Amino acid sequence: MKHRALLLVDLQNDFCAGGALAVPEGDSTLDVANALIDWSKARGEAVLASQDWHPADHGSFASQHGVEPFSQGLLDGLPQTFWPDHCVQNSTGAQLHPLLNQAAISALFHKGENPEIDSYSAFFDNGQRQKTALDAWLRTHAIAELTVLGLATDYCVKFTVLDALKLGYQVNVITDGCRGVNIQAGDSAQAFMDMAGAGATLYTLADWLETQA
Ligand code: VGL
Ligand code: ZN
Repeated sequence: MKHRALLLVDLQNDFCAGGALAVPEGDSTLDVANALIDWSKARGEAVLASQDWHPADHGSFASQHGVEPFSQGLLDGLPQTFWPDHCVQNSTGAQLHPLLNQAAISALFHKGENPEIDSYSAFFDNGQRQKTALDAWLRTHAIAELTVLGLATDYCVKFTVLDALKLGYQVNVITDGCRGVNIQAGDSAQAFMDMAGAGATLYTLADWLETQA
């Protein structure tokens, strides 16, 4: 039997209203997430979450380089957007949003702990140097299909979905359960096209509930 899991990407305070790296309308993903959590639980499907989890001196922080947040540079040889300090380990900003039904989450995967490299994907760091425990967890539980939503569309959702496809998972993306940073207007729309082009199937929550009944 092949199983499916719901993967909630970085639904953390710092990416929501009032957070250090607030994504426009980030909070509007929470109702969609909670609806899908209920739907998944009712079918006995696992609910997983990733959490951006940086040391206070993480190299992706603009503050570490004396540059402006959202400027571009290099981190250990890789192109890097420098971010406001965000999702510092054990801070309130790093916690999952209080409106998320967290009791339903069976496993949580941290990423971005190595100060030398950023990690947008919940599977690998940006240099594909190190892997999180997510792929092994999914294989242990015979999960072959993932339904993904979260923050931010143009960074962590996109790279999580692209890696999942490369690793051979079937991937569904719930578009209204995602919001993007959009440093450039259209980045999120482009990210959805990149995910679909790589083989992901895009659904709105309403489409999902209608087609999966
Ligand atoms: C993210 C920028 C920096 C994300 C994480 O979760 O999309 N974006 N760190
Ligand atoms: Zn981060």
